[in-house]
Amino acid sequence: MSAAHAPVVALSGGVGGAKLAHGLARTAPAGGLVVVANTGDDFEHLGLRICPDIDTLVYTLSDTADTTRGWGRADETWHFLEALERLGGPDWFRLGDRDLAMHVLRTERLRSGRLLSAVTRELATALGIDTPIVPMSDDPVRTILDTDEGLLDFQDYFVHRQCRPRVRAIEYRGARSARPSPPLAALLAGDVPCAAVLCPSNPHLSIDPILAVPDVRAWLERSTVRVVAVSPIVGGEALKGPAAKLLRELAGSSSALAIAEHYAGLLDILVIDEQDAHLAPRIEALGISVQVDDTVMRSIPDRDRLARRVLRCLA
Ligand code: FO1
Repeated sequence: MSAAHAPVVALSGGVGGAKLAHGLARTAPAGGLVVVANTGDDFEHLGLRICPDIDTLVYTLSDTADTTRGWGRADETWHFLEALERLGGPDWFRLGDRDLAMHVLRTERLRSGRLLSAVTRELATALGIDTPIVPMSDDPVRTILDTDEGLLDFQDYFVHRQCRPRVRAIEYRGARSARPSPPLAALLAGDVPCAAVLCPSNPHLSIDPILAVPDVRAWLERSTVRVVAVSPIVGGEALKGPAAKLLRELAGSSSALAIAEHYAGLLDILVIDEQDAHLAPRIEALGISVQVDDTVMRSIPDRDRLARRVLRCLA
């Protein structure tokens, strides 16, 4: 009897990750994909629980994401924020009027005792999303950055200080005692051969917090789990965000090879951009197979094409 088909498990955070997750959701067979979201960026703001990487996935997979800003919703208005600012409230973290509904409803349901994974499923379903979007944990994990401006919470570093401080170390506070969310735990407990995709997200800020949740890394290291990553670094730079800067500050260099080294021991395959084809031999010397493709996703068809390439790697 052929092994039951386990879904492909995609780990994602940020905009790049959401783009590939979107392509995978559009091209994978029904029930063939689960997306695990980073929650290390989550924080409390104005009494609301904000879950940026979950929301980027929910908006992207429901085709309601703002593609210019890279976060929040399209067709947004800012009356709440203007009124807040006039009252002397903090406007450094911009909450749009439509986006606010997501945070208010999530916060209210969490306060009533629901788990983040259950609330996320309800909200994603309300927006017509079939693909399960699963928080890495329902327990709090917070990315804290040790910088030359002191210890910074994630959003303080990322939004308030616009990633300018120099980072010396990163802590995923709470990860050691965090439990995988129930849907993720069910996947980790499965003994059917599986496949995992490390989406082109920031390795330090989006993927490593997920790997820090106990049992996740060990699951990916299983011989029965085939792991493919798409490099978020193209030509030494990130397409968006501080991934290249953090690699330089924490690993000494930024390249698709640095990505391979960062994930050494986990990867079976690394998909790199055509601009980095010359790095393939050095990546293969690490025991990682290399696929070279155009990995820059400028359109929905680009997302579908790259997703099909990734799924073919895993077939
Ligand atoms: N990022 C910004 O750079 N500026 C903002 O004002 C901002 C507001 C915001 C509101 C809701 C939300 O879900 C995300 C928001 N982000 C903002 C993005 C967020 O900080 C990052 O997307 C993640 O934390 C890193 O991927």
